[in-house]
Amino acid sequence: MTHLKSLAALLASAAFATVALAPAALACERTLRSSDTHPEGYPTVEAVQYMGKLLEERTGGALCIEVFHSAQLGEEKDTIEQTQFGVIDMNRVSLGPFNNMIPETQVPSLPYIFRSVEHMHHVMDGPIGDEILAAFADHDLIGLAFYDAGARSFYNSQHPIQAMSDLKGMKFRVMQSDLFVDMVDALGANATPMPYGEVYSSIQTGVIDGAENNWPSYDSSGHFEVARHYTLDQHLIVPEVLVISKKTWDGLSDEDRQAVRAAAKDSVPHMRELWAAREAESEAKMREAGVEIVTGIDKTPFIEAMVPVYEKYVTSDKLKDMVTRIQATE
Ligand code: GTR
Repeated sequence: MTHLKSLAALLASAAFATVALAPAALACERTLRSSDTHPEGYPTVEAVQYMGKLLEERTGGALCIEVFHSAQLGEEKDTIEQTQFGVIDMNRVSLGPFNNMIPETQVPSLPYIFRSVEHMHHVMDGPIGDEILAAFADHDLIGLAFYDAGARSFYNSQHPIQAMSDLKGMKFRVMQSDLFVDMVDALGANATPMPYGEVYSSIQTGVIDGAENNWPSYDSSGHFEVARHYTLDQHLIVPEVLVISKKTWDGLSDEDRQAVRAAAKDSVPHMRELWAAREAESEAKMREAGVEIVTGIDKTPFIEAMVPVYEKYVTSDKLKDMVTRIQATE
């Protein structure tokens, strides 16, 4: 009995402590749980938190967002499934892990499809971007917005990559997407798809030689500590996407849905500013950390090697048309 009493007292004080620590959360009628693999302070995490603030203000506290950063809810592929089931409300992920499921997402994931980040913005901010967002609806998800992820380049623990031939026989981790496996194979290297969270130890123990990513991820993941050679080949400019579960969406009023869509769109310019600043900051940090950076390589052989990859993936009329329209976009 005494034991039960003290347990009740303990629970009561724990509940009190939670209330005292989180008064803001109490103001919200409904808090949407959003997943992100990146740590607190990373631009994607901050952008969704910013969206949450807009949503809370605009709905008078009816809707809020809590970002579960640092892969607290799991690795991207698993959290995508949970978002489809409605266990997780929202998810900020790369388009890469959607490639095998949603063919439209393969188009902006094609190597060297975008000439620059500006070109990517022009495409994704227009009708093609809307078509890709709409394609999520057949997979129990609603696509809300695209975020920046800069350009991805190869890094490894072995030696500097000055030319495509230096990649020969090396083992690189890629996101869980067949397209990226074929991309690496076409460059003469071997691809190992694996979750982001396993990359650091896999490089450290020599299971793989390296991986590929943008400056902020190379920095925040600590991969630069174990893979000291970074070559700016910039093979991918693949955007991030913000999605909400169709189950969650179906339970919202029309008004709330509009508020969610608008807040997501309105977080994009803010995200782009955060991204640009973070990209420059991470690059400077990597240089300071003594990473060996190879710049100015001839990308032509890399681009030419992608022809069979395009032939394998751009097969339907719909995707062919998208690629043609992207190439025609300024
Ligand atoms: C990052 C991206 C993450 C994740 C990661 C990866 O650039 O922001 O969402 O996809 O790359 O390589 O798995």
